[in-house]
Amino acid sequence: MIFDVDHETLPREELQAMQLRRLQITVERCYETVRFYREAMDELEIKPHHIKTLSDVKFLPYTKKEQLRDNYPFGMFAVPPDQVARVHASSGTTGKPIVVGYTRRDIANWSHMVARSLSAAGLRPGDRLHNAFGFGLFTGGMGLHYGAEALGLMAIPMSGGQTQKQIMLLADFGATALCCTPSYALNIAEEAEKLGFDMRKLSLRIGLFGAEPWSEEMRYELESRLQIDALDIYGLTEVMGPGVGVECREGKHGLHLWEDHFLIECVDVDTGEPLPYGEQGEIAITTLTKEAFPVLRFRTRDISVLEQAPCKCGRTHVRMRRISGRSDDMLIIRGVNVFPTQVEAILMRTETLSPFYQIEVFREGFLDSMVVNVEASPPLYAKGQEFMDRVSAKVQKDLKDFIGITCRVQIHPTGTVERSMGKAMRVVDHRKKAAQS
Ligand code: DLL
Repeated sequence: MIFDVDHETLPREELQAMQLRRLQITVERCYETVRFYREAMDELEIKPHHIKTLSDVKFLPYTKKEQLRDNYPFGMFAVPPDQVARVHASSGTTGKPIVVGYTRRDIANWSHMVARSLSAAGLRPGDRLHNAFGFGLFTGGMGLHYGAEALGLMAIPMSGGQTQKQIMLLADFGATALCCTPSYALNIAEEAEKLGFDMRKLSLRIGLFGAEPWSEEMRYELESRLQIDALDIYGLTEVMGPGVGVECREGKHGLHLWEDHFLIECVDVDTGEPLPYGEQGEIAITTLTKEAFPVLRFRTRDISVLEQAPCKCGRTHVRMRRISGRSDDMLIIRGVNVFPTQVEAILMRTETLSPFYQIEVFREGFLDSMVVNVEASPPLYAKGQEFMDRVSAKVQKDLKDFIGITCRVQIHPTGTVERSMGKAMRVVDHRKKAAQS
């Protein structure tokens, strides 16, 4: 059963005709109401009436994170404040956040897209969704909450943290689905094991994980530890929040992005040139229905590949492969580009290691060096230092063979790598700290 079958399975020509109409309205709205867009378009000598086909999107200016931040707090809003029903903000760690607004219709559309996403992931009215995404300015908690209600689920707004209580409530409320970041799901699973609690005996059958990059290997880990189907949900504050796209349960290969509400491009990270389907690049998103906070060609910094091949679920919307990483998290180690998810994949293939890790990057002289800190599984730790040295040498070799980077792998006792409650901090870059001091 498809939740919004009329839209989710629209033939591509009809979908594109709808996108064009909505794009024209959005461009007009941006030009007329947001000073930033008017100036950016005037500078490129492009007017709303120049947009005659979908590919004319390439004439529009890109929008970057810094530009949104420069207009803090409400400078990018396209409606007066009395029409703004809610605000959220991005989780920037330094300086001012990016603040986004929603009209009542934006909130209704968002809830609808999350409901669609939950349904595509296999949830049905009657399911109970334990929501361990953070509630507050972060979009995760409330975004999934209202989507769950719109689909007719029992919403359990637990928020993040209090891990032992999460486990108790997961059991007592009989949750059939869990949503949170993949790293927090792993933390919950570990805590449950420590308490001698068998998560596989719960009623859980589906996990919806997102808000941070994760690997296919992490999927297997979560599926086997929690005895669930683990699916990927994507979104970002600047564009809406969670529910921009989701993996369907039938396919489990790439996320359907809801193209009736978003125009999706994949562009060259350096030149900004649009790339054809199948090529890896940065995802850029133009909103097609947002009223309060429309964005034109927002450069997400998320690296992925768009796929055109039809999906067996029958949905016609474009698919995006799981995000390999963010362009600003990409490490360049002695000339080799590497994403933390690639390191994660190798670590998780090594059975004797626990799936908790953090990468440190240093500058030694003129060269960058990388240390991978990972935990031993308790049986490995019990085998002693010599054995662990052999495992670390083997992982170092695998990282060299599969990714091409030379790095040091340090194996630590169980429980020493920081556990995540939300988005895990996978990289500590000492070069940035050195540059700032
Ligand atoms: O993380 C919204 C969200 C909440 C998505 C809950 C999914 C579930 P931000 O805090 O603005 O919003 O962070 C957005 O997180 O640009 C990606 O880099 C990353 N991200 C989000 N979902 C995924 C995913 C939310 N499924 C940023 N896979 C995005 C990989 C993801 N990265």
